[in-house]
Amino acid sequence: MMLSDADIQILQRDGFLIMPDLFSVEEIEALNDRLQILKDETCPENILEKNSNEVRMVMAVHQRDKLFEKFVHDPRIVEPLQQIRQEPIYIQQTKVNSKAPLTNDVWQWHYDFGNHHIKDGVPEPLALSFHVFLDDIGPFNGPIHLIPGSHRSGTDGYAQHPVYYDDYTTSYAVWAVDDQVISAQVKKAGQINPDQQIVAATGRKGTALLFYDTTLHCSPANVSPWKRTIFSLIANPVRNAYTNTERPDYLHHKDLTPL
Ligand SMILES: O=C(O)CCC(=O)C(=O)O
Repeated sequence: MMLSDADIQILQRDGFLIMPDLFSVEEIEALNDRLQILKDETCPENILEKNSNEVRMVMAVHQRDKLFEKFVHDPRIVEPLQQIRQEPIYIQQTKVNSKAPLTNDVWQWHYDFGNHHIKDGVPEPLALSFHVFLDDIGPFNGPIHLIPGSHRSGTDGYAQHPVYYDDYTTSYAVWAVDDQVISAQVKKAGQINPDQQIVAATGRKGTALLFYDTTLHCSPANVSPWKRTIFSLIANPVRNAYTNTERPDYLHHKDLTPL
């Protein structure tokens, strides 16, 4: 499945693209069945919430389950990534991020390259993040928020926002971006489109969300009685691979075989 010219324009302008209903409900339910089995395992690849025993992140799903392995090779995922990067890309990370009903865990405002660069020594912000909603996601169950245009600095070039280390808000430490930067980026987005200062990525299960390594995003608590589950694949050009191997393989896969 190739992206249209209009899709590419939106991605380049906003730093993200939402693709409604890319996968069918049946396909997603089959993944959810497998996910439940993975979630029940006790292993380092399952990361718990800070204040509960709920699994917050199920890492390395394509290595742990055959259906997820097939899923990451689906042309609806691989072809758009390949169309954008036009060079060999490897699977840097797969995971499923979960928010149980009525839980407080959040993702702080951040951009992925801040983490890929500092934690894994990835040289350039060329990785792409491809998310697929495994639940219906609305305004109340902790949707991912994004700031349009925050991936760019000036008129061209990728943004490199200053970061600070947050290892206290949640169980998963991230290099986060401070409030002043967020305020400035939201203001900038509002000057371009007052109706799109922050966008909550919502949609039915099967909807996909693609974004750049420098796009600012976060997600708030799930204040609803509904769960919120999102699959995520990060794909990075092989020539731009990690230079630091300290993190375990389930956080940054070391296999550079092209996707
Ligand atoms: O799942 C979420 O709410 C956000 C995930 C995220 O920000 C990330 O994986 O970088």
